[in-house]
Amino acid sequence: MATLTEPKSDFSALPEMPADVFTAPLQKPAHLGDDWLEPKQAEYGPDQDAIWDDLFNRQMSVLPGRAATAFMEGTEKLDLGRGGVPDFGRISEELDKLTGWSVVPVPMLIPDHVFFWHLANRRFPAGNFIRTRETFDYIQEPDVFHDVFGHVPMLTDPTYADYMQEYGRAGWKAMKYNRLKALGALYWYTVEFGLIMEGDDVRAYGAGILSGPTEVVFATEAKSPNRIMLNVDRVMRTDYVISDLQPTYFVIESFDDLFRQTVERDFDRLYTNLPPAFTYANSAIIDVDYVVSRGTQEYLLRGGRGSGAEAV
Ligand code: HBI
Ligand code: FE
Repeated sequence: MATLTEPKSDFSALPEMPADVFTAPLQKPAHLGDDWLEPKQAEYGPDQDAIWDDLFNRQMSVLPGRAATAFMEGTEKLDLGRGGVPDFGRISEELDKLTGWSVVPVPMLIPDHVFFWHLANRRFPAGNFIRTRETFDYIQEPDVFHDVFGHVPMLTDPTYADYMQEYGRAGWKAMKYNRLKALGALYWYTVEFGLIMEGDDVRAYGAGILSGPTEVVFATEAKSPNRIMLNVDRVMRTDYVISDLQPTYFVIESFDDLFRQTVERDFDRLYTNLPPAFTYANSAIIDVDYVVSRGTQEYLLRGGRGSGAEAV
């Protein structure tokens, strides 16, 4: 059966996915090759550079004391606040010296196997467009601010950088077992919405938290959400929604711990034993959880996004 063949461990060439492997039906713009990379980064006008600067300054007013130290140091190492949308060539040069990663422009969401292939080769695909003033506070598609401000600073951390590459390498296997939802949950609760212990504090390292103003405070300080120590198996069985603040955040001890939990898990066994449709509700606390703080869920019980509920 095609879906259970060992995925290639040679990541030098873009893999062909067997016809029975599901991937989102995305229409490739005609000017792009099979790697989905834009020939060059977009040129941004003064209004767009000003949008970057305003977003940057707004985040920097809430992040100190709430964002992971590695993230704050990353923004400085890459000088992301020098003004205007950063040049991918310049930050790639800096990143290359630090961890061997680069940032490459893509037009939009790209197919899963292509996304994984870039990560497996230490290339981070970043959106080539920036949100408008109308969509300043909240967008669902990843733009250059979410991708470069949210994700790229963490790639200056050597252990985190290795974790992202391992995630890319793990992607094809998940696709071939048709368990991408499970691996996607790991990405969601670490790379996008992860928290880390620093002393007695929880700090945010997930890009989805760090690139917006509300969730930074909600994730680290509010009484609504649950905060649970990360367990890779448990997280991969957990549902997630992309349209509102999270009912639950998962907390890591260190990036070393995250890396080890991921590379040591035998994903073949996990996928073989994982029923295809089973998930824990994203607000559930289960018996094996090591709970850092049990949330009230007040925000979501009052209606969540659009209801006027306060993010407390
Ligand atoms: N494409 N541009 C882009 N950015 C992503 O974060 C992304 C993607 N394609 C697929 C994808 N993410 C998912 O496969 C993973 O997040 C699971
Ligand atoms: Fe993201």
